Amino acid sequence: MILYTDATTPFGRKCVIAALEREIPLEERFIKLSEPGDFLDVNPLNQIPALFVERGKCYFDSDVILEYLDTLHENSPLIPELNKFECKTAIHLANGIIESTLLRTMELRRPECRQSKTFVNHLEARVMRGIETMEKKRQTKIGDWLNGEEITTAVALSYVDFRFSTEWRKTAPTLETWFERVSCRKSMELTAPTRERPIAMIDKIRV
Ligand SMILES: N[C@@H](CCC(=O)N[C@@H](CS)C(=O)NCC(=O)O)C(=O)O
Repeated sequence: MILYTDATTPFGRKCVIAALEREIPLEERFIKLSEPGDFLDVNPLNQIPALFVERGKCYFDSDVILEYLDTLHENSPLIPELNKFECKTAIHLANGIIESTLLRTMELRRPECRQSKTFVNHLEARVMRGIETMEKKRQTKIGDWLNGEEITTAVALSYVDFRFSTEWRKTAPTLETWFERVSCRKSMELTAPTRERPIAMIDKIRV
């Protein structure tokens, strides 16, 4: 099974952390979307992450991949049946924070005269409201098994740190404590967006 991804994509990172946390064997393959080649057969949208399972069986969208990974292990599910809709909504909130941070980064890479300050403000306000909502629901404790909601939340906060700002900590102390704890996990450390290479042999790593 090959996961097409790259070093910095937060949506790809979600999937790699999930595979590491559940010890699901996976080959990570970094891809340049500007030179997709045969990758377009895996994901015609030319987006990462995308999972190649076997010829004719490719899954994309990080949430679909998480659900698929749940069919490959017998430990605590990434998407638990109990409170499933709360879990999926929290994942969607974290996805929205990631997407807004990504769009903000892309907007700020345009020539300055073409950038929309209104759009950037709108995205930044959405990120901050999202984090505020996470803060209200978070407890500092982390369990033995990170679920999909915890993984996506941690990846979103790390991505905000990486591309936008670390200021959110000033108004989200519970989330900050929780995030510091989650960030010490091997799965988080190994997938930092500053890495240069794919992880070799995911199934051999004990988190
Ligand atoms: N909803 C998708 C979003 C995937 C996505 O936006 N990936 C970005 C990288 S983080 C990408 O491929 N961007 C290139 C593009 O959209 O052209 C998911 O959760 O997997």
